[in-house]
Amino acid sequence: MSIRPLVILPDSKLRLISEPVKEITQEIRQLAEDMLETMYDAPGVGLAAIQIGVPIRMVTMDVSKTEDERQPMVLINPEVIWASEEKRVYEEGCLSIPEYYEEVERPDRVRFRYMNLQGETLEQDADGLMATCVQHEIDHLNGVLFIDYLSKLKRDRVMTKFKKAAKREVGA
Ligand code: K1U
Ligand code: ZN
Repeated sequence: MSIRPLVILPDSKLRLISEPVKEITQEIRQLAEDMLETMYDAPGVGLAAIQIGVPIRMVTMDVSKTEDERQPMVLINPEVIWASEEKRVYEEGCLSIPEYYEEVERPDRVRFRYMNLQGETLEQDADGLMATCVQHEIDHLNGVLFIDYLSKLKRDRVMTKFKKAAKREVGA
């Protein structure tokens, strides 16, 4: 297992549309382990494969409350198959946009379908943090970031900040 470097804004990889996983191979199982280790180390409650530079439709998540009761999930080719009319506002963060948090409105409850590492297709209902997180992660698979839901003014501000930081890194 290894902790992989995170892809950070404004890296254009974050705008890629990830490809479906066709077969669950040893490479996919290894990637899932690395994603979980990278997510727990960050720390985060979710991670999409593109956030470590791999453009495939795979997500890890763990929204459990305590470290002693970890509930790791690996979602392959996840999709939302139902979303409630009711919305909820949650303060979101993103491991690819470090230390920036803003309120985002999304459907309050969703049902999603995914394949697990055993190749079984499962459906799950989610509310609360899990509903927010799975929508945020599926957005990553489609090249969408939570800042896309903010006003142009806020989005431009955060883009400018991260572009400047990236320039400083190149110069350093
Ligand atoms: O995809 C990501 O960038 C991970 C992101 C997921 C997420 C968090 C909050 C709302 C929606 C989606 C994170 O995990 S950011 C870090 C974070 O929120 C957190 C970290 C440790 C404990 C609890 C939350
Ligand atoms: Zn994110």
